[in-house]
Amino acid sequence: MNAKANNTQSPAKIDKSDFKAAVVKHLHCTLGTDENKANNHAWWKATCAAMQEHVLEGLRKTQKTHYLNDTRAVHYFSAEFLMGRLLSNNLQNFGLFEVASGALKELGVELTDIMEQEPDMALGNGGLGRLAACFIDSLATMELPAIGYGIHYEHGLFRQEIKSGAQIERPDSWRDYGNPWEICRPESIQEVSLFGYVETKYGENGRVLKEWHPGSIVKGVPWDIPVVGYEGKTVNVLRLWQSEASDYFNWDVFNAGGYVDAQRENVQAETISKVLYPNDETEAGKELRLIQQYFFCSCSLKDIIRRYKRAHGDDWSRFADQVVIQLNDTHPAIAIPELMRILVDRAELDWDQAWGICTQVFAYTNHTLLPEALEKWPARMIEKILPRHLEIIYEINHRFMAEVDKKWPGDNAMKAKLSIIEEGHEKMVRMGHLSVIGSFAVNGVAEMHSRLVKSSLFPEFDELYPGKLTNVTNGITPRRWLKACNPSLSKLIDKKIGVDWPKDLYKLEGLAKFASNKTFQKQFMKVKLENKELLAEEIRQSLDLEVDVNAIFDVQIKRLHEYKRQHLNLLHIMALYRRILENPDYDMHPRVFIFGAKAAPGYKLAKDIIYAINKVADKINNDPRVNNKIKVVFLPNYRVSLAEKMIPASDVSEQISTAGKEASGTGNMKLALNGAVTIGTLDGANVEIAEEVGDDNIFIFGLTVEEVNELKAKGYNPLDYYYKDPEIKAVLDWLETDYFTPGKPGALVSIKQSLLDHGDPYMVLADYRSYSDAQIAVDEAYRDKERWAEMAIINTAKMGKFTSDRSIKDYVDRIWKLSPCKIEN
Ligand code: 7GP
Repeated sequence: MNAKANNTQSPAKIDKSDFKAAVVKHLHCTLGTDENKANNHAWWKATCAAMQEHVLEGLRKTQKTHYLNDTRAVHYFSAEFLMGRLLSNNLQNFGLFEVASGALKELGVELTDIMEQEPDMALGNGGLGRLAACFIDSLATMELPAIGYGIHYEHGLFRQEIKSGAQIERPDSWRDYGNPWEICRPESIQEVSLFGYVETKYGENGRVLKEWHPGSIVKGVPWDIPVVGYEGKTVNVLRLWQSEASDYFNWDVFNAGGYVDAQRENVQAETISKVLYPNDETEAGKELRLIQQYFFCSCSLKDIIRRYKRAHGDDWSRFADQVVIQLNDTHPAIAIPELMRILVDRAELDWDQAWGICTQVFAYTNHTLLPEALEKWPARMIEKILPRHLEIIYEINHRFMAEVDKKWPGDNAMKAKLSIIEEGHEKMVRMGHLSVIGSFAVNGVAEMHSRLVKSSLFPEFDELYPGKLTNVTNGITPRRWLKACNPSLSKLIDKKIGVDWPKDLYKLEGLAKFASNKTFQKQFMKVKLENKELLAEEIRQSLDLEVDVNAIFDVQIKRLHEYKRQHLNLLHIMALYRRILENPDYDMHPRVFIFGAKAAPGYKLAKDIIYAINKVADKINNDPRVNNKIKVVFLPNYRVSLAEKMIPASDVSEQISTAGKEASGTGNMKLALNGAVTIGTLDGANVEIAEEVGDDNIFIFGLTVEEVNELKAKGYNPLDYYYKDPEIKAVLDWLETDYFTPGKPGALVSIKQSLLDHGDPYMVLADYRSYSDAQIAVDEAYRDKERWAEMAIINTAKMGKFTSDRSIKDYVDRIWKLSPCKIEN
């Protein structure tokens, strides 16, 4: 065995033989197998273990340096981190991908094959969770002291199967055979209290003291996932909490006098971190979810305070200098009253002093305007689970109401509107209001969204706290979303403009001058074609379906939601089919419409839309009259690792939400970065993408936010469009027949009903014709090969703004006020 494989030399010095020796060592010593017996899974684990040596060494150095320098750090609180796979990412970031690939080849193993063994870490639903993952990648890359805090779900987002066209949910078991990256830290276990009651006592000089006697105590066990920055200098950590029953089941309430009811309220400790709630953009209002939120916030705050006290003892005066906490939506908003509780009840600070600290520590990001996604908890539920926190929330609100009265004297309507408590037949706690009041900064996630947060969601808060509401446009990490997922394009770019772009994405601008260069166009489109061939193979494997790689690959990948309007795409596909049936010579470039989407298990219409896409696909794909002009592909179980295969192969990116509904979108950025041209509405970050690439390199259609509002105000009637536009009528009526669902007439009718009987809440019909026209323009543009290549190149070249490094820089400059901390090798 190569002696060097045992030590922790700098990854930059690792060569093929070192890596080979390390992998073999781990096959033998960690996995107890050998080169002849090992299957791909064992090779994968051994390779991860070989990498993890360097990862952990980087982590150790980083933590030591941060400790010695007593650095200010950001703590990213998020109920979701959608990490995907880590092997290729860690190899890339350490610059060891080629080394590992070569080493494994000599051992007779393909790195890309063994990478397929890694289960996705799918601890998130969609955009919000993936954003958190991109952000921690950027934080490490930019050498910023940061910790991600979240929940160690035993089951991540469900695995989607499609049976006879319908979505079936299966449990996701990402750790069934062990996860090679995570490290359990029993030395940092925390305890979390739940239920019980509050006792009021009187201390010295009449000070009111509150003592919470919990009904139940659970343990939070931290699991650390190292987060390797690009070029492997800083290795930060993602700390995820797993719940367990407490050793000494402290039945404080029970002991205090036999409050038998409290025992019944006890949740099984282990269920808290059992499963990720699979709802994107809706709030279930479930008790267990509130407990999940409190559980991870409480563990994380105690962890932060433990670390702070190690350096500063009981001196709280510097807490806000050292600690900033970013709340990823309102899911962790309960951290605000929790910190107040710790400061007031435990540390015995004055209320004002405690509140002063809180409001310098927390900042809040809003990710949606959809009313159903704005969290509200029944006050009674909070009272039952967190009795002391409800008291604190009332006190925060009481003082806030006084502020409102100062600004708008005697205006009770204003008070009712801004109150944290929504009065009604059931009192509700508005977590958004709590977050705005308890934070020093509030941001939306794209220019337009932030404007709407100010003008329609929180206008009075904007008046009350001028400057608190701001914007930070989202971004994506180019390490995963170009360098790792699209190696051929990355190499082409390296050759053209050098290798610095993954760390400085504005460098891509250097490609723009080659956009009309015929040779470069050919090279760029050759890469695209190769990527399409790879995806075609994936489609063959997954669905036993042949697609033509010379067709336009038109891709819509995102959660299934009415506002994202997958059904608009579907209606248009049906219309094209109809046009071909009516006129076999209908002139269009062949197109493959590719979907990937999971629906929340309880979202009936979303599931119906998935079913309809699959049924329409069955029919069209098997109809010889279509003559391969259209294929429809629904790839099951859309997830990060599948996105990594679909995005590099896309020609057209569908970003077709109703204007004003998509806060930002980030898939739009990933697709454009990989040279897909967007067909989209003026919504979310599409607006900023259009600004960057220019109107000639994007297909914008549909109503603007203002037009949507005007139409709504004047009274939108979808029937007008149904009767006026024969194609719309024909397609909707088609849904009612059994044409796509032989023997089952009406199986697709819910879509028609939602559009005609239920008022078409997302104005699909209002935008239909303009969408169809934009699609004709896409078709024409694609036929001009050179023009299309130029557009695709410009899209890649102009994506500099959308690196998550830029987002993080904006957070650092405007909100976090952090400095990088160099880690010496
Ligand atoms: C999403 C937004 O829908 C998307 O537009 C945005 O790009 C993304 O967050 C990241 O900011 N929201 C969610 O994923 C979500 O669950 C509910 O929002 C709070």
